[in-house]
Amino acid sequence: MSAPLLSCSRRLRRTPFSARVEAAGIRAYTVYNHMLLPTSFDTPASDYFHLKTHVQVWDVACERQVQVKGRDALKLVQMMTPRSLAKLDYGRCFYTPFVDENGGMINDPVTLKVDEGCYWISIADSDVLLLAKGLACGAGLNVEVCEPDVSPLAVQGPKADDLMARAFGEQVRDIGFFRFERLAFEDTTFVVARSGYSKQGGFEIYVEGSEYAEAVWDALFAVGADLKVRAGCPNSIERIESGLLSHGNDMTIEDTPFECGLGKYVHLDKAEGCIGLEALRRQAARGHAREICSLRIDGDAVPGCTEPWPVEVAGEPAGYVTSAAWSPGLEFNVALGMINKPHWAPGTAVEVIAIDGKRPGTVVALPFE
Ligand code: THG
Repeated sequence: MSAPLLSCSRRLRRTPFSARVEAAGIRAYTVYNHMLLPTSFDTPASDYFHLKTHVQVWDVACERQVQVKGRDALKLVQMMTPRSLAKLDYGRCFYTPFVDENGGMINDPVTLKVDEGCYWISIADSDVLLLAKGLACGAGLNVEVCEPDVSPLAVQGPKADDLMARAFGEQVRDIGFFRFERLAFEDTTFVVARSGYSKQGGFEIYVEGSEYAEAVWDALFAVGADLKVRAGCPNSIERIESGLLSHGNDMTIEDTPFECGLGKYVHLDKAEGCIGLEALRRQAARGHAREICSLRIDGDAVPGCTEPWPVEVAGEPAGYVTSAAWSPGLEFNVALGMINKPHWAPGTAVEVIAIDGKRPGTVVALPFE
């Protein structure tokens, strides 16, 4: 069966790197924040082993920035997240669950303080721009909310430090995890952070000004041939193995940060002003009855998980799988799923009703081995 084509239009935005991505032999895209996101350049096994061995350059421009600027900027950002932003100083990146008034997960962006009174919210796939504008209007805040011309380019893999040191200078090696520096490129500077949607290590360059995008891409490839640099993309196998969550897949507005294993980012006493705080306090007092877990699924390679797969224990509902992939490194299927409390302990044997049939599985504690 050949895959259906994706019809592009202005509504489905290209990125400033799309021409380079296409020249590099892109095989498949998905849509994220109304924008193209590459998902495959070679076979799943080749993309996966290359990422874990060498270094890849990823067009993650679809991680759009929502810029909140002005006297009430901090107040507006704190309205959306239960993580206290009191310690979010210039140069830091915070992983921040965003919640609605029920404590439901709106998004799970990385938030950066890029200037006094100016924040970039590096969003997952939901329309945070509209939420921020609505809250700002409704509360009469003194802020400007926009989507600036900023497109992240990720450099991920064990050789990311070497590649970035050649392209941006040795000082990249001193950037701490989830910290950023502004580094020079041609006649400008970019925010360069040690972050990214893999556990292989690496950086994200927030390319400010689309006109620089191809030059940055080319600069990385110009110095990296012996490091075997190639175009890549967020790797679903690696991210499931690593337990990195995907909003819209593993969690939705129906789920709370506690259910998503993000309770450590909920500061019930230090996030005053967050619109979900009261609901989250009630949930914390009650306790949560299900939580995202990692799972191993037995048998041969599973198909993609495009709808929740029921999980059962002794024929009774125990939750559902939200993401699954065959790991060519581990040689079994890895998965994430929302599992009910009686069954969430690592080691619990379950049955997964995958789209192609029932398979035995096990709840596991990371890391997979
Ligand atoms: N980088 C940037 N923007 C993003 C993503 C990114 N926006 C969309 C999406 N990814 C947001 N979701 C995540 C999910 C996980 C992480 C980052 C963004 C992540 N988590 C680490 C972890 O869970 O171990 C570290 C969290 C921490 O210690 O604070 O990296 O990837 N710019």
